[in-house]
Amino acid sequence: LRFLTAGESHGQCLTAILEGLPAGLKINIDEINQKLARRQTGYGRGGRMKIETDKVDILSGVRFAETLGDPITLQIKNRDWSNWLQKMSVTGEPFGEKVTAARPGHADLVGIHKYDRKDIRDILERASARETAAKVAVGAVCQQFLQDIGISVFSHVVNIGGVEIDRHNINYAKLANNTSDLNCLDEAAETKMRQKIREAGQAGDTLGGIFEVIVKGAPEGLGSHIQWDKRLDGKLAQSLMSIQAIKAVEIGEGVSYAYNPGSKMHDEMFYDENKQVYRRTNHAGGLEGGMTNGEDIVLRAVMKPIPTLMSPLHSIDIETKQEVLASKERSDVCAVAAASIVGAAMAAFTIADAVLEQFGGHAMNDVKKAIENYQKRLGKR
Ligand code: EPS
Repeated sequence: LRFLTAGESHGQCLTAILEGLPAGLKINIDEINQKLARRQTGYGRGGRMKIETDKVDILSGVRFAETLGDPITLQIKNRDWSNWLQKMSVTGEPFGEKVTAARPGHADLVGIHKYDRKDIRDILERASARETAAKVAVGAVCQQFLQDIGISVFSHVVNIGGVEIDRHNINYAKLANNTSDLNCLDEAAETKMRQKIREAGQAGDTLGGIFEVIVKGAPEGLGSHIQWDKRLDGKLAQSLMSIQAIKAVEIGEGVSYAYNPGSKMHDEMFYDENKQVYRRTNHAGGLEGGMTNGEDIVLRAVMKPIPTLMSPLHSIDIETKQEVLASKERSDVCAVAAASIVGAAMAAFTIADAVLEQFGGHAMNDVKKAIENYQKRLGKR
């Protein structure tokens, strides 16, 4: 399974090509659009989200609401493009003012050097997290594949700007249809998060945070210990780390392993006639030896505060080399809730890829048969 995306933030559209899903998977476009709408919500989002209403067009690979096994082309139009027709024109001479004051923490400066450009817009347009809409569309299709074989992928926000959820306040049953616009399951923490975002916005500042992805129903044995690039923990880490603005990824209670002895951290095994081998804890986050162990997969990702500050930081002008304040663009104060939806999408793609690597098949029925046979061998119902 693989995908590519294309498109600039203020260009005509975003496009993704997803290749490798089996034929015979039912596709529900409304569900893809619901995920796209969910990614657009979030207290702390900027003016752009009032312009966009993301909807997917499927241009290939699906007929009568079923996959054909062909590459699937997904397209999301940028409604804002109509305001950028000249500045983002494919033909003609450069038009409009150049962006020349690089933002610390952004791709601006290195991008300009590496790609030999004179206008930071040539870099920021593609570095922009607008591209994550395409990732979510891809992930939403993968989530439909996973759902069909009993695997569900959820996410929720656990920290914004240092305001942390209290896990005692959380009802995990709400993961499936959480309507909070911060995608947070702890109402008390959410109120404080809003306050924190409001204060940051007023100060011209931005906030990052942490989201958690939980995958339920993944069979034991996805990924492999035998080679570095087969380890599913590594692949999942990359899939989250590759999301714009992510600076750290944790698997299970990853950081705690540094502070506690083995006796406290490794998940002990027990035997039960019905459950067979089971564990009472899940510190490992469902991954041991680079393979799923049948427990929930739990991942966390840290998002940095967005680099576009309305009270800009010290920087340099790429043209004059003078010390200036970084450029200001319309942007978000906080997009951790949006990133949490992207995180679930990227994890879904990676798990779907691992399923197909393990069970193969070009037809949905063949994939299901292969999973059934495998589960039978393991003695699972
Ligand atoms: C972004 C800047 C803002 C965000 C954008 C990501 O866009 P604009 O520059 O048009 O105001 O709203 O996010 C999206 C457009 C989106 O769909 O999530 C950036 O610089 O990364």
